[in-house]
Amino acid sequence: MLNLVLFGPPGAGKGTQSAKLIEKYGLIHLSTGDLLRAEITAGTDLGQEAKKLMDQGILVPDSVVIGMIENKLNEKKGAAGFIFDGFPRTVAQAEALDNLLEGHQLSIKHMISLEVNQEELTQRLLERGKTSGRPDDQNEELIRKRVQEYGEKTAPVAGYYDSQGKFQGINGIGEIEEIFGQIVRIIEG
Ligand code: B4P
Repeated sequence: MLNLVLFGPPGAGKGTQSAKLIEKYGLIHLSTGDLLRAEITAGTDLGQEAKKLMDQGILVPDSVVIGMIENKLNEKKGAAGFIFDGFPRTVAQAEALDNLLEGHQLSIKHMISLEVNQEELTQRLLERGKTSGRPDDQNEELIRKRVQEYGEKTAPVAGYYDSQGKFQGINGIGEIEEIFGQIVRIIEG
């Protein structure tokens, strides 16, 4: 079973590469960003609380996203594998994910980190903001806040996986197909 974590700052291309990986390997996609946006669209209490934080570029509480992932893992027993996109974003989330997977006799095979500089991230997200309708993509200050949250709370997650020998960093700048090729080489080792 192939379980992957796709890691990187906002706009690094996690969602873009996830779509290609799902097509190639038939994995179940678990994106906490997408799950939260679905809650917002459905107008749930959770969605309303999450929206206040997401619109400011701040991470939502660990307990919320861990609960969402737990529900999905229970729903999708017997899958060919999972791709975790945008999760874990804190060390507490990474520890919780290991515990949840252990409960299903599963583990993470690779944590693949897409490395992209701040200038490129800002350009990509502002570009996406023109059509995505996502409030968090539409102003530079908010994007800076998201990248800052990443540096403070999420970047340490790389060390967590590195200590397990699972961290693999790749250059996330360049042609989408070329970046995908690098990911496939890691998976097929
Ligand atoms: P997410 O939805 O996870 O969004 P993201 O980081 O913006 O996107 P991603 O890296 O997937 O970028 P994409 O491929 O689309 O998070 C949104 C918010 O939700 C967070 O700020 C937080 O508040 C909350 N949240 C989510 N998960 C959480 C968690 N676990 N804990 C707490 N809070 C959480 O690429 C971006 C753009 O670049 C696209 O337009 C794409 O076309 C373009 N692009 C991709 N690859 C490219 C390439 N190689 N060259 C040029 N452009 C490229």
